[in-house]
Amino acid sequence: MDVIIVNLIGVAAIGLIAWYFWFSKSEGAAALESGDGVQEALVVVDGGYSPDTIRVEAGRPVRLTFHRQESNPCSEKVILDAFGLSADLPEGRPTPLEFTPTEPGTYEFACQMGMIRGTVVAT
Ligand SMILES: [Cu+2]
Repeated sequence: MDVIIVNLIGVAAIGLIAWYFWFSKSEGAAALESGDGVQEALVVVDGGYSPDTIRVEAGRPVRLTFHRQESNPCSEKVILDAFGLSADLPEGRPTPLEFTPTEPGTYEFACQMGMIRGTVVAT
């Protein structure tokens, strides 16, 4: 009987871990609350955007701070078309981009040639 319970716990733990990794991978990273009511996320730029999917709440301001850690000219600019925003990303200098997704939706950001991409998912 004890063996069965231990096995069930083991199976449950494996299921939970698998679920966690699947969930975190497909859903991306949630933005964090800053003191001033802005939803913040730090995005590392190095061969891509990390995290490349950021979850936010629609209707509230968002601040994505891009931290570019490479000199590859591919990523020297980031463009957020849906909000008409773009920013130069000097290497090593964190650069914030602020916007408010008033409607739930999926908003892409990308380098100027669209080679590297990320997504803001507002719900
Ligand atoms: Cu590029």
